[in-house]
Amino acid sequence: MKVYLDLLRDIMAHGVDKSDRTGTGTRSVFARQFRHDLSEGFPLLTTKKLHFKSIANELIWFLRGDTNTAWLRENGVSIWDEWATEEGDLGPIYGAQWRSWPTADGGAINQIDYVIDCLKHKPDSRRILFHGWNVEYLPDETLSPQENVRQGKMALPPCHLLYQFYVANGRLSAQLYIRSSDSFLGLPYNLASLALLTHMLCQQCELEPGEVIISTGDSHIYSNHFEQVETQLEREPRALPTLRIKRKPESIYDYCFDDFELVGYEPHAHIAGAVAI
Ligand code: UFP
Repeated sequence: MKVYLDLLRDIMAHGVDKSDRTGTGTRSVFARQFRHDLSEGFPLLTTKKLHFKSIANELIWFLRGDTNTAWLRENGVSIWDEWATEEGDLGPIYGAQWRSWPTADGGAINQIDYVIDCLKHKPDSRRILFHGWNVEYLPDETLSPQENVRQGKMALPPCHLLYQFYVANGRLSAQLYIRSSDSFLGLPYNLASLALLTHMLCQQCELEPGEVIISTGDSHIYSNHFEQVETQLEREPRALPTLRIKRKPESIYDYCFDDFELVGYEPHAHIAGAVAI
């Protein structure tokens, strides 16, 4: 994933040192984009080992429309625990907006159904997208995540916001806009998740995987990740794995982790880094 390593180099070389909400400090650039052709392999970083199970289960959890950590915990994923209430609630975050964006008349819109319908019946549409930034439910920054949840707001505002899809020559491409991108920890997850979602949509809609494109707003590296980034940049990228989906589930909502097999994932060792909260 040279494009990813180039982005890290770009931020280190050209970034501005800025303060941030978490008090950690970041080096940051604004507005970057990179792309990867899925025919060249599944974009799971090889310069450090990533936990694909967390990435896949989080995506399955989003697609369930679930916003409680109970299911994630049952499936060995702890990445959302810090932000949840004691009951595991996170408020109307990603899954709620994707599957049931609330409407003024008390109904809900399933944005994922809309995308699937477009891909199957009007793949040339220029409106094939879904969005997470529902301003009515954004948290009040002066309150804790848990207090926001108790008031019916999101624990965290979405980072990966806008997913748009494009079909040409039977190939499906996807572009994701990330407003705020923790380039060492978050971005590799977001990229793999986008690629996995694209593969699932391809299987459901009988399309071939095209490109994944990531566009980032505030593209930063936390100051306590600089050393880890240096280590990563010294490593030689290895061949990308390929993704095999073992069966075709009934719908986009019926995948489970065991449906996926990564073939040939032989990354360098994991590099630990603290999550800024
Ligand atoms: N972040 C990501 N990707 C994600 C996610 C969070 O990079 O999918 F959920 C990072 C970006 C930023 C922090 O460093 O989490 C969110 O903080 P803020 O809301 O202040 O931008």
